[in-house]
Amino acid sequence: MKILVTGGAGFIGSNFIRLVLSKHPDHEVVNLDKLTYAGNLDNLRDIEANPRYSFVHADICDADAVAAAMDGIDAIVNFAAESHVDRSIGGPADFIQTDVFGTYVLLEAARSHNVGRYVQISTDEVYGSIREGSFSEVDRLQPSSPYSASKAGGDMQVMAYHTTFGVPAIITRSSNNFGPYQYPEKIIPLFITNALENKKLPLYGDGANVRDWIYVTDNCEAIDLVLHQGKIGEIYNIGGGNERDNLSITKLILGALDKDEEKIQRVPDRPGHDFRYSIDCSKVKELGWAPARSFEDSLRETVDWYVDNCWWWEKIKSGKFARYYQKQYEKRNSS
Ligand code: NAD
Ligand code: TDX
Repeated sequence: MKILVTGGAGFIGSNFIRLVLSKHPDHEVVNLDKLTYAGNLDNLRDIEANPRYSFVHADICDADAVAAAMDGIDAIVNFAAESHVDRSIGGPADFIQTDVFGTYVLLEAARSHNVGRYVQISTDEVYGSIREGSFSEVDRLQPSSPYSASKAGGDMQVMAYHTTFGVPAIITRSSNNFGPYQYPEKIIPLFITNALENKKLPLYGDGANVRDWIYVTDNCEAIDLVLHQGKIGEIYNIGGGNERDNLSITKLILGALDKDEEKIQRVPDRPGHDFRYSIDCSKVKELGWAPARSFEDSLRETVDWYVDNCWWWEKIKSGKFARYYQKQYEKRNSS
């Protein structure tokens, strides 16, 4: 199988490419990525010389560039997105462009090249917040942020292309991922690296908001299963079953690094902050998937990875990210 992976230079996409190349010796991967601030070819250093891997530097919104990459492609897996909620609050335009329009461009390519499978990587955030219980795949979409609204818009186009044009599409909606190569703007890598740099850990509001955490390779295994065995036209929730509030996560990170809790800095809450995400994953479990990793062990390993791989995150934090982060930090503390 020859797979076009879009957004493969990001966090989950790069882990997915690594998994596919090692698990399926007969598969080829073409990675098409725009290399935004979040795209980083360092994430793929260990596989860039693999003869079954190739890279195309392009934007998914560019229909000609996407068409040029479609030669011999059997399946598309779309990870490409603007993915950070806080950035979507600061400026939604890029989110709507990539997450909605870019998805449409890929669906058109899937349609005109008659691909065998199109997998859209979506998120549990499209369902919105839930105080009690868990969302299943048939629940209505009630996104709260420009990010989740854009992802929901992409999902709607995917289902419409399946219904109207017969595009063989599947959607996965996963919970919060963590692990190696996650850009240090998301809470876990941001807090680990801040602690390592002896900086404060900016905890939003009272720290009681709950996320369901999944180790990235568990999500990638589920995506791989859905790609090969999922039912066309279906949506699959993929969650780790590890619901934790943000304060608990923060304390676990500080504990793993032997740092004291004075590092925690309460900062004003994120506007529109969803209180809790929770999804029912029985459907993907019926396909034969279950998370393989324990949360506490994976978190400790993740902390160790950032400790051992300063080369990876230090250059990110000393460049563009540092300027963005400093601006956000000053804004929050002056409001
Ligand atoms: P990421 O921000 O680390 O990576 C996104 C990648 O997409 C980057 O390599 C970037 O360069 C690329 N990209 C962005 N715009 C592009 C464009 N117009 N054309 C081509 N490439 C473009 O994101 P991630 O955390 O790896 O998330 C991957 C996908 O999974 C996203 O669709 C996201 O919505 C979804 N998701 C993420 C999580 C999570 O916890 N990280 C959870 C659920 C779903
Ligand atoms: O500095 C911070 N302080 C803080 O308290 C940051 C960055 C986050 N938080 C809180 C906000 C959330 O309750 O931590 C929680 C997690 O925040 P993020 O890491 O920004 O993730 P979240 O907003 O939950 O979205 C993530 O999971 C779903 C990904 O960024 C999305 O791409 C994915 O769809």
